[in-house]
Amino acid sequence: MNKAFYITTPIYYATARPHLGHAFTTVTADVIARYHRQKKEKVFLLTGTDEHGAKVAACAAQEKVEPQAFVDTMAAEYQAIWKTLDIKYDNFIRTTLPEHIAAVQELLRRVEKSGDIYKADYEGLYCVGCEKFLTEKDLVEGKCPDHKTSPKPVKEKNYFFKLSRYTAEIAKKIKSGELEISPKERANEVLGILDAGLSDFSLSREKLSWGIPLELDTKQTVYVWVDALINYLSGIGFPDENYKKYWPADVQVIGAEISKFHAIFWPALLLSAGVALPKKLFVHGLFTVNGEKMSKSRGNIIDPRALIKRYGVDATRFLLLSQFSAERHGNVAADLFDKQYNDTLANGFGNLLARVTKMLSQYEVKPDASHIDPVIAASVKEKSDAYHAHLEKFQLFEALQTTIALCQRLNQYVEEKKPWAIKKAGDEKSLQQVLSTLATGTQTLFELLIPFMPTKSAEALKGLQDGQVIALFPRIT
Ligand code: ME8
Repeated sequence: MNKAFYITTPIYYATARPHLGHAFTTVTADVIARYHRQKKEKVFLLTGTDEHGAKVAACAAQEKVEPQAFVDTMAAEYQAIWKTLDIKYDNFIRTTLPEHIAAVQELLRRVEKSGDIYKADYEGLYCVGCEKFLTEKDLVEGKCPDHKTSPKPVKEKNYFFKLSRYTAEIAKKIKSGELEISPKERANEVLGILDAGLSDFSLSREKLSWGIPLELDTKQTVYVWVDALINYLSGIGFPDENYKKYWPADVQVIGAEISKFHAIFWPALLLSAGVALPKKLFVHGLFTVNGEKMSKSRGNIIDPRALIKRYGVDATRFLLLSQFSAERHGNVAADLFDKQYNDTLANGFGNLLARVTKMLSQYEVKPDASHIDPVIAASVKEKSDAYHAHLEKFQLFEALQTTIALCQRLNQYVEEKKPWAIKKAGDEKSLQQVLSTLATGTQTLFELLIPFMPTKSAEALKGLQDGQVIALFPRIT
């Protein structure tokens, strides 16, 4: 079977409208998917919404609407913003869809068949914000450090999953690279958690009705994280055997705060159910905005729509990915977006394109790729090789840096060669070489930018081909 390159994003909680963090992950996955499509691979990109659980139920209650009506509105919000941001997903999975519910029940049937489910009393502290049980040592002054709320004491009968049966095997697979977690620091964090030891986790809830009924005992619902993780299979048609056209996933893109669920719980469930493990997890860092964690209470949530309105779709995609390496946590300097837009897009990429197309048309030169400056040709090749090496490793920020360096090199070449002076001196042969070099280099630059800024790159390439002068990124004042 000819397997497609299968890439996933987390499914986002249908509790509020999408923010910049969600946009960051989804644009990242879209760029990787586009890059692989360009290489003529069959690609499948899955995203969606996580629609069950206590958090969703509480948000719906607060809005005084039925949970289903509430999540319908939220899912539509996500779909609309992804359309605007030019995200080309192949399926949008919602955990309230009947096919997802059937897939969850089938996977759990297989887990049960393996003898990995048992019933026990549970008493613990549940954080609705995290949708997980916390231990006393997780708390700071009695509160969840992420949500600053006191977790609720919960005492109920639950069905447990024998996680402990699989932790050694998972650690072995992570160490051998069979389950690759990148970057390495994130793999080490996961190995640290495994080393410290983990207890079995509860895969059902007794007192929460907004969820998928557990077949074993329909008074219980499936724990929302177990429900959610199975989206990566239900979204490609599991349990129909055709899911193997896509599975195992080539890469699952997630934020660092959910790595324990993806790198430990998820592989354990799959091992228990006899389903292959994903090949790779790419765990990106989380960002703060102007130095602060984004949160409703701080009122600093950035709505991607505001950026799209100000900068346009492609520039927003660019600004999101060009803040800092996804391999670490960092700060989004939202107050510097205007400057970055003007410096890199308007004065960098846009200005280079305008200069080159203007000179080509004014001096009536037809670029000839066989007569280009070997020094610049070598520099273009070196930068484009580096770009590809980065993209293969999902290093999007680093790949963009190589395009910025290429643009700077080409702009510098214009200053060095001064084509207007060559024209004045009547040296047509040199003029032909310099402009051919610039046209070819600029063409390569915008080809490299296609997965990041599909529309603007296509406009630029068309302008170069037709000899049209284009103002690609008007300056913002
Ligand atoms: O965790 N920086 O959903 P969620 C970068 N439903 N990325 C960020 C971010 C930030 N500050 N904030 C959020 C859930 N993200 C579960 C997932 S998957 C089976 C279930 C991104 O709505 C990042 O990808 O809280 C993070 O992992 C995800 O949004 C969490 O989205």
